[in-house]
Amino acid sequence: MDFLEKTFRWFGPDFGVTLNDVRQTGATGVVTALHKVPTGEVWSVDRVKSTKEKIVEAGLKWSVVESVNVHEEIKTNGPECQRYIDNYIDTLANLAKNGIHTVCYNFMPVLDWTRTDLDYQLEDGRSALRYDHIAYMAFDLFVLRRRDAEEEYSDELKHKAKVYFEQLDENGLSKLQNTLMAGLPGTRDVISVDTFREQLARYAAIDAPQLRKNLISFLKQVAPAAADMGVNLCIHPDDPPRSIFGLPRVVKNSEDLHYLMSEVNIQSNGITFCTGSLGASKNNNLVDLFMEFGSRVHFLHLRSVQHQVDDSFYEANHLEGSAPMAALMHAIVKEQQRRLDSGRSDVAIPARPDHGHLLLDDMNRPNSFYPGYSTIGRMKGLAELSGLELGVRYGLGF
Ligand code: DNO
Repeated sequence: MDFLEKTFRWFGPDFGVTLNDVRQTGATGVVTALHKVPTGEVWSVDRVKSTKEKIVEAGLKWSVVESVNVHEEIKTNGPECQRYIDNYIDTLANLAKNGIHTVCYNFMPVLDWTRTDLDYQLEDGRSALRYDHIAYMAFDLFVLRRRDAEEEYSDELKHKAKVYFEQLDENGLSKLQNTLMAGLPGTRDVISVDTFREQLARYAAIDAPQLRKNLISFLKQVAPAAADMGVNLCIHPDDPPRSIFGLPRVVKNSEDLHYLMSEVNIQSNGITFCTGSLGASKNNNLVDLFMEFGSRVHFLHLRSVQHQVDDSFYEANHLEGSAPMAALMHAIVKEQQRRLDSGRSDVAIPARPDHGHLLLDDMNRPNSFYPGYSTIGRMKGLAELSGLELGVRYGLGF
């Protein structure tokens, strides 16, 4: 029946979720990566194969790689750029040899997704992830003391950030720092403020147009090679979709996506449609975006954020918050219909419930999970989204 392919992200055995747990959630596909291979190194056929075997033995499929990370040399177009692009293509080839054909990545400089609070208490005791723009600014202005920060914010917001900073105790400050300076997904690394400053310095001369150029020149080589191997690349939007710490961000909105899709106009150059990341900007209309770019979407991240004052947000239940999930699901199923009608084979778009609250029994082992990647919270999201899909399909007679 070509339903969406239900997937669940899995960071490996060290993060509180087993493959059998994944199976019990009702997902059929796994989303994972070789998290222990340093960014930029080629993933060997054998290492890919052994991870794949574990997944298959558990009765599941390795549906999507999230992510093959892009080395900073590529993002900055540094002297080693070409070598890392060649390695990237070799990794894609080794994935294709193992029958894995969907690869997610992002092009966010230095940091991946950014939050300020990993334990935001909801009324009934569940905990969610939150981005508080004032807390972020307090760190930028008073801990990092970034040179241009002062000019970037209004006096009113700076005042709020100062008040916020002054009421932080030592524990609160170190929590905020560790949260903002978190390393790559699937690791527990945290980078020091000094290392972060050095990494920021590499971007001093790279503005958004330059970063865009670097992304396009990466894609001009990698996407055609991927197409030859039958691999679909899908870029993950910036989270949050705005510049942070003065770093340029180029995958934030319709204009960015339009540029990316048209400059390298082949199907293997696609999108991870993350409703939570794109939806964190009040200026993004998620349904319009999906209608515009749906045919290039190879992977869906479904989650909803609740907008708050000052551009802050927290992660809401999957069917609540600010994302119009029912309207989105309607647009997604329509896209599936179109794909089927035009003879495309990729009707069962892989989708995962993105993030989840910490609730019920998972609260007894909060530190085992990668933040946002609990078992029960995500399973609840998967169940709700699956029900929504079923209802929408019934309504559309599909
Ligand atoms: C957060 C995720 C991101 C995403 C990468 C994709 O939960 O959506 O970390 O995996 O940015 O490369």
